[in-house]
Amino acid sequence: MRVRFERIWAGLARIGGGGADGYRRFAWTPVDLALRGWFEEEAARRGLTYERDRNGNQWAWWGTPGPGAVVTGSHLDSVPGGGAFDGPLGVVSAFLAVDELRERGVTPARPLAVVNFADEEGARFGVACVGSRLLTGVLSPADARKLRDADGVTLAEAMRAAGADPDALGRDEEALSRIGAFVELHIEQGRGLADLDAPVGVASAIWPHGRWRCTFRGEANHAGTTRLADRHDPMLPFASTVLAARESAERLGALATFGRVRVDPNGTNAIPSRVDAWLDGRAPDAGTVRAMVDEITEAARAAAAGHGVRVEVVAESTTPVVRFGDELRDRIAAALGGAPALPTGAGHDAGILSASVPTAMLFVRNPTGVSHSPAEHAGVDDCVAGVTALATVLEELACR
Ligand code: HGY
Ligand code: MN
Ligand code: MN
Ligand code: MN
Repeated sequence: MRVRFERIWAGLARIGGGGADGYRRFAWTPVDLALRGWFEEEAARRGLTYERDRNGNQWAWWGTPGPGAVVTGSHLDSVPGGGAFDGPLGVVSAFLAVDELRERGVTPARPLAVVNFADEEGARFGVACVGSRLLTGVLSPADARKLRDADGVTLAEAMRAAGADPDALGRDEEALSRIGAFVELHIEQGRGLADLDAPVGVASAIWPHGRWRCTFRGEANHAGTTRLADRHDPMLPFASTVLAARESAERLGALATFGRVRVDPNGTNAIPSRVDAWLDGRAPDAGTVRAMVDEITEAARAAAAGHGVRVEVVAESTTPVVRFGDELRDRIAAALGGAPALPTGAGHDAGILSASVPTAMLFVRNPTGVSHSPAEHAGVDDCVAGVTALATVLEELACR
């Protein structure tokens, strides 16, 4: 299995691009289409029946698609400068788990599918888990179609250019009715397993989290001729808000990040007219997230008022706490001989699916815990342990 893992991994890495600055595997771009082609080839190589659903998610079926299916997979897209493992490890492990089951001489008693969910990171259009949110109906087709990327291209235009039909988007009852259980394998984005010295674990929960767009509107003017007292510079309240967010997060035991900022007109010698900044807020419970975002909003308003700047804070997407069902999680942990269960602050398609179907997650040890970075890495032995564990879980769920 080690040789097989290294071979498929090297093949995927060649397609995914990437380099010292990490990957830019954005939805419906040429690299995404190449990865989608890879998925189809891996399905064909195994004699699996390939489908692309109305929301652009890819499925590879072992057995006739039907109710009670055991589904496993993840996503192939990345954040800007992302690592190789976040997403692809789950899809590669799913294909290899099919190989492993066949080598064990196992024939599933119910349909089994490998899935690649479209646009999990939301790197291009700003909303995470678009494919799984559309599948389950928590994102409306109309809202999805009008999402725009940094160049003003809508999701509808990008899908159409890629040969997909954006007018077909929507909750997919048939696809959902087929899923008896969904298991997502993912590199751990943290050091929980490393600290426990365990190669594989199961997810107990996903922290509630969300994205808020903070828009500061000031007054464009000349950097060299406008007195400080006459300025309405939106960059100043933005800067105060970043510091206030960190202070609030530290005090409340939460997490707050401004990782994406857009400055208009973005000229060195022009006082900005507008700053858009996106807050990523997370905490162990929804009340803390709410309290922190309220504090940050209040700080933004006070800072903006002090500079004659207007501010607006808009929630773009929020995800409630996900607690993976005890029954399925315990059954999986038992099948794995007592793998440790641990929570995560990272969002996943499994978190979105968990509102509609029985869902579980397996984590593979990440020695440094680093993710959403080119430095993200998991050791081959641990990746192979993940494949073996996933195969055992699939055997438990699909063959008992
Ligand atoms: O943002 C997240 O937590 C996930 O990696 N999409
Ligand atoms: Mn991610
Ligand atoms: Mn991921
Ligand atoms: Mn000039």
